[in-house]
Amino acid sequence: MRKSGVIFLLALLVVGFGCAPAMAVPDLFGWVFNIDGAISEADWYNTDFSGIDLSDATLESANDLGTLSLEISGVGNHTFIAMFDYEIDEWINTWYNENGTTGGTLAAGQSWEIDEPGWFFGDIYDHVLDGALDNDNGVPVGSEDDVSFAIGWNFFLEADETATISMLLSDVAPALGFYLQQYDPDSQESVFFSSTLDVTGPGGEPVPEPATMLLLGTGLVGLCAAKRKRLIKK
Ligand SMILES: [Ca+2]
Ligand SMILES: [Ca+2]
Ligand SMILES: [Ca+2]
Repeated sequence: MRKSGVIFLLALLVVGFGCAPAMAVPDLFGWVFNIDGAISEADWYNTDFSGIDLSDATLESANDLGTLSLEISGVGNHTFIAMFDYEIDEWINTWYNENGTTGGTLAAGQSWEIDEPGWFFGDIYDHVLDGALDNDNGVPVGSEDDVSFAIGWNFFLEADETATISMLLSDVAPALGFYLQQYDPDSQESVFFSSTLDVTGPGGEPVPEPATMLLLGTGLVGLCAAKRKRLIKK
């Protein structure tokens, strides 16, 4: 009884290890940044971000995932777009068996696009160069193909303000905020792309997010409207 139990356990272990799926590894095939109209790009598995001023310029070499961030300053309107073209398990099940989805709620000033990278039918690459994403998914579930994705920010900076944009590329969905998901249904592995925008003032103090400012603005407009109505009634 005891012996057969041990054999059963061993058998389970062997079956368990035998069935363990190979770790899926995403490869970053290409990337493009549009920073106020200046284009930086690389492809063919180039994960060296030379040519662009990223404060953390390397993704983890094991899986091409991690966090990248950069700072933008200067009075006026700014446009920032980052596009990434990952392949999940390309050598096992190709790069064109994948789909995209979105999750969470888009922040004020944020835009996005999921599409075929532009080799065949996708218009994402042209949109990145043009500085305006279409907020549309060209590679949804059921229309699997080569997936790439992009997130953009449009924002205004006052004098002495600095915007810090972070891009998180992970195999785990972010707990908060808007994200894009690239999914390989055969590997059942994903790459998630999310981004944050933080603005700081001259002393480094945080400036309210555009979303907060928008809400404050709406509230003030509402207060003024209510006041005016009351005045008219009198
Ligand atoms: Ca794949
Ligand atoms: Ca598109
Ligand atoms: Ca791809």
